[in-house]
Order: sequence, then C-alpha cells, then structure tokens
Amino acid sequence: MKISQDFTFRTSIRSTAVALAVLAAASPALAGSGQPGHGHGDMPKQGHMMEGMKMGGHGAPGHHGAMAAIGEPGKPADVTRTIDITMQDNFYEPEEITVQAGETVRFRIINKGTLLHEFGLGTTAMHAAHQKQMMVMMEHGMIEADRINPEKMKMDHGDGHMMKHDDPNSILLEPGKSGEIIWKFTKPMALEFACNIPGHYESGMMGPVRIK
Ligand SMILES: [Cu+2]
Repeated sequence: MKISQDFTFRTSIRSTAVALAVLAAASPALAGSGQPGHGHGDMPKQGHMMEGMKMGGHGAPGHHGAMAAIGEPGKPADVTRTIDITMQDNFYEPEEITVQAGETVRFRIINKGTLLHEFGLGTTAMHAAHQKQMMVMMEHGMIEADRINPEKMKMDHGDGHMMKHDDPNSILLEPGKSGEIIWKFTKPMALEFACNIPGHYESGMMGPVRIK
C-alpha cells in the first residue's frame, strides 16, 4: 500500500486526514465495501476519502508549530500548581480552568464515569480534528465505549506504522482510572479541554481554558 509508507499513524493534527484516508483504505467497514477480511492490501473507495482530506485542508507540514502554539509538555520540576479534574458521563468538574501564561500545571485526572473518557488540551479546531481520529479508532475497535482495546491499539496497520493515542496534550482513561498531564502554557489565548470520544464533546464534555 504505497500511500501509507509516506505517512505515520499518529494522533496528530497534521496526519488526521491522512490517517482517515489510509484507514479508510484499510477498512472495508469504513470504506463501505462490505468485504470480509482485513483488506489491508487493497484500497477500495480511496478517492472518496481523499476528497475529504483535501477539503479538510490538512496534510501540509506545520504540525509542530500548531502544537507549540498551545504550549508545551511541562517538566515536573517546574510545576507550580496542581488542578484536579474529575471526568463523569459526560461532563467535567470543574467546568472551566483559568491559568497564567508561563505557568506549568499538573492536571490530575480521574475518570469517575462508566465510560471511556479523554482529557485533552487544544484549540477548537484541534479538537474537531481529533474527534475524526477517535471516530476512526472506534470504528477499528481500538477504543470501545468503556475501554481501550490493547490488542487493536497495538495493531500494525499493514505497513509497520502504528496508530497510537499518545500525544502529550491528551490522556485517555478507562472508568476508575486516573492519570496526569503536565503542561506549560506559554501565552494568553483561548483553549478548550475536551473529550473527543464520539458524541462526548457534543453532549457537553468540554470547557474553556483561559490563559491570562
Ligand atoms: Cu468522554
């Protein structure tokens, strides 16, 4: 499969449309071909998804710039404040966050709901792009309503590349699990924290991050 050799399966903004297109090619279900089997060798209905990719306007270099614009992964030694985040079905406590530019914050996150939830930091556009990726991950069984499928998450999509959920600005937690993100906010801007699991953002699982 020629196209997939040129791109990596990362949950990055740059590769969203590419991952969608390549995964669509690899997925009979998503491509709508209805064929059984893995279908990794052929590319049914690829053109249809490639159109979506062009319309999305992604695929150009510049991912690192986009990510840097919202801040950067913080160092534990620089943490000046810890914010506790509780995830429920489907909302967060607190409902909004205010931080200072230059501040390094430890987010201590716990999922007290019954569903799989994400805590991710980004712009509205970044979340919209990530929602498309999470939809693909759900279509592929990598994530389910209440769990991460570790086998499918590790799955090689046919070319040695893996699709992962490992961006430093986001964490995916199963019910009862907790984790943390350390993030340095660099400049005043409007961000959101959000859960991009299909349907959750729309049902209110998002809130503003105000950087002063
Ligand atoms: Cu959620």
